[in-house]
Amino acid sequence: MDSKVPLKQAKTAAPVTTKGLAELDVRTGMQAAALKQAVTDHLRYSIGRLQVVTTPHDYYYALALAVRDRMQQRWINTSQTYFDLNRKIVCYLSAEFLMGPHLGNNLLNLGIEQEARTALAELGQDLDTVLECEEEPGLGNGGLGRLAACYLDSLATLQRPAIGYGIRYEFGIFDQEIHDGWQTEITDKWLRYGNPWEIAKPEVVYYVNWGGHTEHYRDVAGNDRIRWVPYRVVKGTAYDTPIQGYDVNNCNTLRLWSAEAVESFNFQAFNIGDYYQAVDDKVISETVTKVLYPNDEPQIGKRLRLGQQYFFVSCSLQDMLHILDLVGVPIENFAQRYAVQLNDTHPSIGVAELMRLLVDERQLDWDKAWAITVQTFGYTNHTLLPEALETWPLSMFQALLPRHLEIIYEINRYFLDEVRARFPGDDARVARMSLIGEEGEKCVRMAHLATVGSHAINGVAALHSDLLKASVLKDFYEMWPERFGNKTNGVTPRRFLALANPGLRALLNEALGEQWPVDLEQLHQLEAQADDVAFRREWRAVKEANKKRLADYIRAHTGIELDPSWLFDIQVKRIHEYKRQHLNVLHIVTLYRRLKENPALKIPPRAFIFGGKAAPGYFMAKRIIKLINAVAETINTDPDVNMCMKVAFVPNFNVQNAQLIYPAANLSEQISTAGKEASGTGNMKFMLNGALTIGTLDGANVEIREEVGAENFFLFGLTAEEVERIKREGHRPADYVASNPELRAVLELINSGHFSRGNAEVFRPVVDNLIYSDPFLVLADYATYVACQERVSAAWQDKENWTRMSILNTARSGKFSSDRAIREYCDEIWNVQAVTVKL
Ligand code: F58
Repeated sequence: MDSKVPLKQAKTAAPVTTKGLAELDVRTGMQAAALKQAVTDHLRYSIGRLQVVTTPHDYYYALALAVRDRMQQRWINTSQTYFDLNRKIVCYLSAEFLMGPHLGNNLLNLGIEQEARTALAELGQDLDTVLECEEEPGLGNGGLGRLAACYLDSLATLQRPAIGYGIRYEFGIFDQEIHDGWQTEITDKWLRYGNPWEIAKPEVVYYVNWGGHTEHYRDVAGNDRIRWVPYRVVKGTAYDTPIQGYDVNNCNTLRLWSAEAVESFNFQAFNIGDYYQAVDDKVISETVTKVLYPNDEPQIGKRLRLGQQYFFVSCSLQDMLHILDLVGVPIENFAQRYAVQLNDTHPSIGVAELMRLLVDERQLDWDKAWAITVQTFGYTNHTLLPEALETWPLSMFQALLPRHLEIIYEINRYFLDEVRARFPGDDARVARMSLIGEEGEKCVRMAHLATVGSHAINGVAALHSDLLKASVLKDFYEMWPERFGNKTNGVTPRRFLALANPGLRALLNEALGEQWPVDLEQLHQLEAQADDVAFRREWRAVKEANKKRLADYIRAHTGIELDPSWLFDIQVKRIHEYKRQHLNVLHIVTLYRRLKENPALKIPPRAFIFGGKAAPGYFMAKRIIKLINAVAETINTDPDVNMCMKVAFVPNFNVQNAQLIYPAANLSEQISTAGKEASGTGNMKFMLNGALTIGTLDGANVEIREEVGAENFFLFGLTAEEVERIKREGHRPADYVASNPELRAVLELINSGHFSRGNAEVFRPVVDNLIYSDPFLVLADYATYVACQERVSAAWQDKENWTRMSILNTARSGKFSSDRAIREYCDEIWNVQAVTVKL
């Protein structure tokens, strides 16, 4: 070593110079130059890849880290400000958060998209290519999980203190591939290459009990108390993701819990038996947050699912109590500091868990604890389908959560006394309302627990909230009418318009200025432009470009060529019989037959586009996917028809490709059986992007039609009331077949093997189900649907008027912003105010 270089020199730090400031800028600077330097630094210091082998994914990761750095100060200041001001916080409990890719959205909300584009360009990279590298966190099934994500975006943008609490599934919703027309499921290894957005908080851990039994004891004051002696304890660790508001400094937190075994191996002390026991324990504990359950899977025996629900709810409630302790707020004030929303029944075990924490762990008396619990919770219902209302077999519940079962019995005892006092002698009502179902195998009714434990209960669209009060929660409504309300869903215009549709964003900015993303009612000002020929031309150009973008994507992923000048008729959503993708197929086959029978027939050319996943165990839904692909193959290759109709199934519908799909639609298919779709939110995303809707009077379609005007909406089908009446009187699907020769011919063609290379077995289950049972009244709505589609085709031929209607759809979509919905929740249920965060 050169003795002239004193070893100590490195330690005596040079005084901070301007160089130090420049380094600081690399973490926080919003200019392109600072971002460029930040990306270069992260490539070197965080990723450590040699320049020659850097891939677009490396650039994605480096840019993501640079963007997270820029949120860091906002994030810390936000938490600090909320604590300092002691403000009430919304805790949104949801088993699912379907966030979608973060990078593009964070760039948008921070207002640095252009800077990032320039920075990457100077490094020889294209921002769009880099954005495509993000593996989206698919921690949700569909509408319910995506709604939670939209609500987090609005809460941050509206500067409301909020934490999203959920589960950090190691495997999210499966990736869908289509092989020979069939869906195959591929495990979603979203964490494979790391997750630059989250920060693990190994110091934020809680312990969650499992199984075992309870026992009585006397506390020091001589009171009789109960303690839970668990069989197993699982550790939950917090992983935090920043949720940056749009054009504000507020940066809220999504806190997801990951399960681990409590004891890591004790390598000194083990003998062989202990060793295997320890490994076993680790595996069992970590299983808890391994995988997201797909919807529509039979819930029977899903012990692990109850475990997941309890695990994340317990961690979250313990976290809330811990934070109160930290800031020195007495536990009696819990409900003044937290508004806890139950996103469906999945977190409703929280009602019993908060009681346990307050009574058993914090020694509050029962009545006080119950008052706090009811004041704290709100419950949002998302479905009326009886098969989707959660119940747990008593035996299973008892084995996993023995103390909670006792608490539920106690809640039920008080509650049923109240019911008897209000409705003396009405034993049937008591049995209907009980938290414990007694018909068949005894079970815990989670919707009843959520309802009894909440001061506010809401549905997600006006019709749905009304049906809730008239059907599944009727008895509860009669008891506490003041607790029931409606909060029609909304979607974030930042992700689903500004980010997804940059062409339309530019046009709107030009026409309206730049405030519409945070004040969506401003879109109304577009109405005046609907009659302006030049504006309509620009509007069409944007739509056409979006259709080309989608056509390119579909060609790349399916090989199917679509012509962007055709009508793009799109149905994307989970595949379910009540959503009636097969009704759409019946219309397609009807057109196909008409064209084959009558070669002179002229129909305006249409591309029928589908997308959506079926639950892996949902037989009928998977057949429907196969049917769509089979019909697609036949039609797309038949020169008699493929000059005016084509069919495409977009594989692996997710948030990322949804952002290409919604902006490209001319027609939005919202054709569920009336009374079955609680709200729908895809319907809103399409409308926002200027699609016209063909739909039934179901969910939020009713309000969409009210807003846009009946003349700008293609309505068909039975009403919810008519559906109920027909079901009551007995639906005879065969009558519709007998009286409609065209329908019969369509069903026969499908059944004949015409679309399945002569194999007449493949679609028999679908056709038989329609003819002999038709639980969702597909055949009852067929004729009016086909007729309505004829009105669509006629309207499409008048380009100018169609464009006018398209503009009016966007112009009148302001109500469906998630900002409106979140304001209503904050004002009417949560009582949570805005807090300004300074930098
Ligand atoms: C959906 N529910 C509703 N559930 O179907 C839809 O109408 C509504 O717009 C949306 O919620 C938001 O309110 C839904 O997506 C699920 O995916 C559950 C996940 C867990 C298992 C049971 C289904």
